[in-house]
Amino acid sequence: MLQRRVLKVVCPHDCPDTCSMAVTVEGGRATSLGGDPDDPFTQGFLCAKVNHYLERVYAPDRVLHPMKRVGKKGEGRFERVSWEHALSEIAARLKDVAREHGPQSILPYSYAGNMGVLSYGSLDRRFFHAIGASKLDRTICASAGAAGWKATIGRSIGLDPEQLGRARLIVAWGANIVSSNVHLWPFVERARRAGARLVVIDPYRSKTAEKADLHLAPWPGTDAALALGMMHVIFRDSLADRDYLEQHTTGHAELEARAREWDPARTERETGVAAAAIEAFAREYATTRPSAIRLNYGLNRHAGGGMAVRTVACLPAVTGAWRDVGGGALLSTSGTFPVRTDALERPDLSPPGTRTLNMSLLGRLLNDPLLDPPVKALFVYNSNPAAVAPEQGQVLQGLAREDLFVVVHDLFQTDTADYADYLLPATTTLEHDDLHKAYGHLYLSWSKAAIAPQGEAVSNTELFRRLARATGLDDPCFFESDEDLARQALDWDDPRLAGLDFERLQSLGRVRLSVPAAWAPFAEGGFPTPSGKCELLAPSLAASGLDPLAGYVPPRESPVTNPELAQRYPLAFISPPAHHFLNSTFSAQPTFVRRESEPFLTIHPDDAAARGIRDGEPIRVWNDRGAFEAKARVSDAARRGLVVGLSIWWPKLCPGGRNANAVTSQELTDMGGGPSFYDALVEIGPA
Ligand SMILES: Nc1nc2c(c(=O)[nH]1)N[C@H]1C(S)=C(S)[C@@H](COP(=O)(O)OP(=O)(O)OC[C@H]3O[C@@H](n4cnc5c(=O)[nH]c(N)nc54)[C@H](O)[C@@H]3O)O[C@H]1N2
Ligand SMILES: Nc1nc2c(c(=O)[nH]1)N[C@H]1C(S)=C(S)[C@@H](COP(=O)(O)OP(=O)(O)OC[C@H]3O[C@@H](n4cnc5c(=O)[nH]c(N)nc54)[C@H](O)[C@@H]3O)O[C@H]1N2
Ligand code: SF4
Ligand SMILES: [Mo]
Repeated sequence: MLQRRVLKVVCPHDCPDTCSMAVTVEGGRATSLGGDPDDPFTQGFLCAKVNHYLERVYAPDRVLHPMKRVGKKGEGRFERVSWEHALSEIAARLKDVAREHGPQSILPYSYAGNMGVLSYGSLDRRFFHAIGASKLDRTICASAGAAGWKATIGRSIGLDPEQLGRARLIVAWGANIVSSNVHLWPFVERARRAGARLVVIDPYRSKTAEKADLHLAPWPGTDAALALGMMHVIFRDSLADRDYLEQHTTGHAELEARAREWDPARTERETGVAAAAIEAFAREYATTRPSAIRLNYGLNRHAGGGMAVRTVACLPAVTGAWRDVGGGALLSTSGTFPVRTDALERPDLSPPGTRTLNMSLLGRLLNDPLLDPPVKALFVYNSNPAAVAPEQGQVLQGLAREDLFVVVHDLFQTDTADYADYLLPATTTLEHDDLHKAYGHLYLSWSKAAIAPQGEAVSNTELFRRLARATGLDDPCFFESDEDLARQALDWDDPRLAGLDFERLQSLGRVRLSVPAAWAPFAEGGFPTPSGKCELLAPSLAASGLDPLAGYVPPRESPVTNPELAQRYPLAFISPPAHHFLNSTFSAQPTFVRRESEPFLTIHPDDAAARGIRDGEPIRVWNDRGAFEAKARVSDAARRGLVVGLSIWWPKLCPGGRNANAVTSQELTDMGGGPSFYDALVEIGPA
């Protein structure tokens, strides 16, 4: 009989839930996988995507061996080579490039395809630092919101999601919980069973908005105006928590003065939300306790995305919602984990003065004739920029450059991989060890390999050990084991790890950070900001030329702010996550392609009628940056003037070979240097 074992592993995907999974292994093969029933956050179930994870592990189209390009760039034709051959060629090419153009002409490009602490950033960073490569500013997702939150609250810490069941008002703000944070949903339901109301603030009627008690649909990018309008009502009607404001905030008088300018009529004009609805919601928010705001990153992908998160993050201080367990706000819990990033990444190995390039500008960087030195080698792992980066036309044009040496490490032959000179095989979470923190809960875990690597696949850390050896690096820091790295990754003396060391974490697998069971992090202030208060007024922002007072930065592309552009491109376009995709991961897995059916664009019946577009018809979406094709879905789930293309499809699986990012922009956000994916005007017509 085959030996049968059930092991616990961790889902590595870029998702707030960081699930604990139970995998059954028989004779070295994983035969079933599900949510860990013993884990209080995972609660025994997985999402619609990772339920089918074994299809991914054993997919017939998985990349299992090192491959070398034989066709033209972009054709995606490869032949199998040995690891030895691939490594020595890559090492030689990187050396040539460094000799000819300087080491900064090498650019690593990675994001969160694997969120494991070691897989996300450890030996890879050490390697690129040591060879003097350009550094990468990893802005593509959350940097605007993170900066806005940090300016106000001080650190990525918020209400404990496990306490959400106690809330009596839950506001999902730019957060599609049902699709993107599904393990929070049972806590929402628990609260609702006890009488809580769910309010969703989203320009689109998402799956979560469909289930809400109230759905407010502001014009994209106007959330800060909505928050100021709420504050106007709250201050005007004496519903603010004066005591909390006095004791635990900076600048409340200034913020009150600013909110005075945002009466409901003006707020309605800016946001498109009816004045009466703003009045009623503001009063409900200020008078219901505990009240919890769950922000996600939907509102941070706009010109004013940093300020949007910052101003919304001021609300719980205005009403004193932080006082209650289950009250306050949550963007990310990641700052609760005491990670020693510098120990892992060793920035000290990078030569002083090394430049940093912003990943959200990849298209421009690859095509900029003035960039000195130019990017001559691009090393991609944990990311699929050909699908996910803005202004796809430029990105693909850059990747197609004959003089650009491209290496891609991935599990599948993505659009980016089609441009690779070398494509290297990566492992799944079942095949390597890693340490996991989370950004949507407070559990720390150690995930141990459950099966052997498939084919010749290697983990990210093993890849960079091999590459360091092939390059002739000899310091032991490039060859440390995953366990050694995990030991260095955390500050074990931090009180949140009380009683824990690596060996104990290994044996327990998963532990909750040592914070009180009923945790209200800022009930008595103590914000991790320079002043120790919630900084409604943050002098630190003035130093970087930003308004130090919470306020409103309008969208860049909207009929109000850019009427000239709106004449040509009257429709606002957003491309939020599809239910069965995770960014571009899973977007080629047959089960999920079937479930999402085809690239489609949701358009309001009035906007469709005005263009003679019927439901189900192929259409073209375009602006000055590019165009893509989709099928029209005529529905009032998109408010008038807005079109929605759930994402992220693989471009090569789309008609015309382009996805939503053909029309998105490389202009950056007000804070954090983030991309403004959802700040885009387009026009549409029959294909
Ligand atoms: N199924 C699934 N889960 C995912 C992902 C995925 O692709 N698929 N992606 C993962 C990643 S990388 C991240 S960063 C997280 C979070 O990913 P997010 O991109 O934050 O995704 P959502 O939580 O879906 O929230 C986005 C919601 O914000 C709305 N929105 C867009 N513009 C605005 C605006 O201006 N204002 C407001 N109020 N709302 C707006 C969108 O319509 C959408 O419903 O989720 C992760 N989870
Ligand atoms: N239009 C539009 N564009 C967007 C967004 C949007 O909402 N709309 N969302 C943005 C957001 S929030 C994000 S976070 C980015 C995401 O952008 P990316 O981080 O690039 O995410 P994915 O597209 O999922 O690509 C991750 C890749 O890593 C691979 N991978 C997984 N595990 C491993 C591993 O262990 N090792 C290696 N080497 N590779 C691995 C996967 O197979 C996959 O191809 O996209 C952004 N782009
Ligand atoms: S993608 Fe998110 S919800 Fe799905 S299994 Fe992974 S962590 Fe859990
Ligand atoms: Mo993201």
